[in-house]
Amino acid sequence: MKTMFSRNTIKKGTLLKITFLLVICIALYNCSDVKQNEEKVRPNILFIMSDDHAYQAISAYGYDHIQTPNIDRIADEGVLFNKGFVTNSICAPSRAVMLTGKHSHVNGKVDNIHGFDWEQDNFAKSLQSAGYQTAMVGKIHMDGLPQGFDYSNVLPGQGQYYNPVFIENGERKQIHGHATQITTDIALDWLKNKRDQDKPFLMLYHQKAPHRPWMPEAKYLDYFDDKTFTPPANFFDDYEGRPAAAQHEMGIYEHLDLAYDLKMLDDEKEFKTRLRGSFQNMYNRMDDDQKAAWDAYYDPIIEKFKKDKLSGKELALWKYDRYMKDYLGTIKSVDDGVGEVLDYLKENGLEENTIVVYTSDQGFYLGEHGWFDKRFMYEESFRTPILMMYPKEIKAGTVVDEMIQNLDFAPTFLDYANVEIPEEIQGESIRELVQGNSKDWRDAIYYTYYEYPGEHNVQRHYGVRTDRYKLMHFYYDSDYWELYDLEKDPTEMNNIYDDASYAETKKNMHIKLKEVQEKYGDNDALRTQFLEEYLAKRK
Ligand code: SGN
Ligand code: CA
Repeated sequence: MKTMFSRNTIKKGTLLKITFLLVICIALYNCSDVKQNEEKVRPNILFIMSDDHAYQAISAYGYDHIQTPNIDRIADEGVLFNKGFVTNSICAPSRAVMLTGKHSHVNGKVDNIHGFDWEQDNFAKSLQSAGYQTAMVGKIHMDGLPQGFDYSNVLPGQGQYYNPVFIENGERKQIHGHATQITTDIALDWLKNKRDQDKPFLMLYHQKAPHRPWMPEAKYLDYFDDKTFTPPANFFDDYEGRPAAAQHEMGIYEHLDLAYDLKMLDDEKEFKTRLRGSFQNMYNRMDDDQKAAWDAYYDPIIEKFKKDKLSGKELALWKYDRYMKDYLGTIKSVDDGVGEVLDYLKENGLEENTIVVYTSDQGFYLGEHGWFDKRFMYEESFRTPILMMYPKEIKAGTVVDEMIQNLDFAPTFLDYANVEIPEEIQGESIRELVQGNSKDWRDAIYYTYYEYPGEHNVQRHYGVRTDRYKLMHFYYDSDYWELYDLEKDPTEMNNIYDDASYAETKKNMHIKLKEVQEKYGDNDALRTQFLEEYLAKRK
């Protein structure tokens, strides 16, 4: 028995060792398996953005100016944000906010004039070091080689619509065709042929369209010809009680240029406008076929316009209609591109595991207050379209009414990718919000705008918005406040800052403003510094 026992003991000891080793082996094997699986399940991120795309020009938002079936698919299969906002309604600053997750006064790119410091952290860099493959395609509107991207193929500055130059990993090339389709082709080429299929990817697919001067692809020049666009009710705004709005230089009637914006490119004598030369240069880029298609469409319109000799209200309405036709024509191609890319994901089994976001660098006026362009903290340019899908986590047809900002993209992407969100990031992940958890979500958002004196003459201002109210302060060569009750006055026609019945609201909104400025670390000294730098750069 003793012997048996000891033999058994030895056996047991060996067995234990073997079992132990086996467990370790299995654990190690599983670990690498888990790691591989994790690698596979980490979501891809396709971040689609266009430039100056008003939510009023997306059918998912309930407007009927244009049907955008492909962009709408993202909301149908995912989530639509009814209250998506920017923090600073202008192009490059907005891009800097998205990349860094920090307000303009923190990331330093406060206007289109200041430079962007690529050395600072951005979410693409974080994803890249976490093993993502990263690509940036299309409009970036910032100098210097984009950092955080394994591949970049971008337009210089604003870029051109026809036969544009692209910079591929630092090398300039002119490409024949229309910028919107070319950008889509480059994005698809990277997805199909250039990326490493074993790694999760991040792609920024950023269109130049529908930026000014709105030049559609030939096939969409006449797309809206059977429609006449009627402007919104406040198109003939008199700006009473709103001096900054009154001094704008972005009126459809007063400031759209007949040649540059509205394509009345006749012999020099007839339409010798201020911006005629700039448009002539863009026209001259076209090849003979492109010019022929362009002229076949516009020549009869020019002839009729000359004959009709419109003025006053009639001219204003004609300009609005032409503006809308061209602006929306460029969006048709953007929507087509979204469709092509979504189809690629679907056909290649990538749909389930890819987060797709569609947004714009800011909103845009489609005639509200008589305007085109953006910059103001009024709703149409403060708001921006945001649609997102991720079938794995987001229920189809979700609608979110909480206020989110472009500040939130960086932390959201990092959150989904399971990458730590750096302390200094000022935005918040919307991952839980999208799933219905709005507990502790913010009740106020902060806005700043700096590009003044400058094009379109929109004064420097900042402000705070809650669900119902908005308080704004215009400063520098003016000093006054505006307050709006968005529930009673959604189109912001009635500045109630001096209305005694809103005294309490005014007091509370001032407190809110102080709170958000403290939270995000903004103050007068920073504003003065950015102003002085701006004035010095403009000299
Ligand atoms: C250009 C446009 C402006 C526009 C800015 C900024 N003028 O300067 O109308 O506001 O870009 O737009 S143009 O005569 O050159 O067309 S942004 O979206 O890039 O910030
Ligand atoms: Ca823009």
